[in-house]
Amino acid sequence: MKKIIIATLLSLTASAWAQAPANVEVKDAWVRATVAQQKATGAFMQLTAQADTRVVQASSPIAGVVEIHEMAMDKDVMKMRAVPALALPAGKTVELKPGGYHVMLMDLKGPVKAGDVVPVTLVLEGKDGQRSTLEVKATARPLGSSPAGGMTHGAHKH
Ligand SMILES: [Cu+2]
Repeated sequence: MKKIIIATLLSLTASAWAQAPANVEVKDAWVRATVAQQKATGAFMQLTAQADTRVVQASSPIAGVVEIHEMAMDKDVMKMRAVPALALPAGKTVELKPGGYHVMLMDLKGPVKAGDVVPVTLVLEGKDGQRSTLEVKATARPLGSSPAGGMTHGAHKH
């Protein structure tokens, strides 16, 4: 019974937001600091959408090319690939983290130092096809600060 009530509330919330720009909460946004000559890095964060939303594009002034990537085990090899969109189901927190989804910043215009604040713009698309942008400020953390450890982005060639 409780579940039905929650579902009803969620659908009410969803319809209330249908005409408004997508409302997405961002938590704990960070980018991995780079070492000299490193041309790519990843941005990570937690995203919670009020209504079904998709991240369809991303950009950042520090990078020439920005893509949404997915990382997954393929046989015994960790591989990453660009995905056309990242789904944010209503009310569910989607975590972008090392070893999973991430915003890939490529063709970097300069090094990213720990403590730098990196602006990342996400283009969101609601169920109705309406697009809006979300400005994210991601703080650079030193290389190797990942709680998961081990996975380093710089090792991946694009
Ligand atoms: Cu990547």
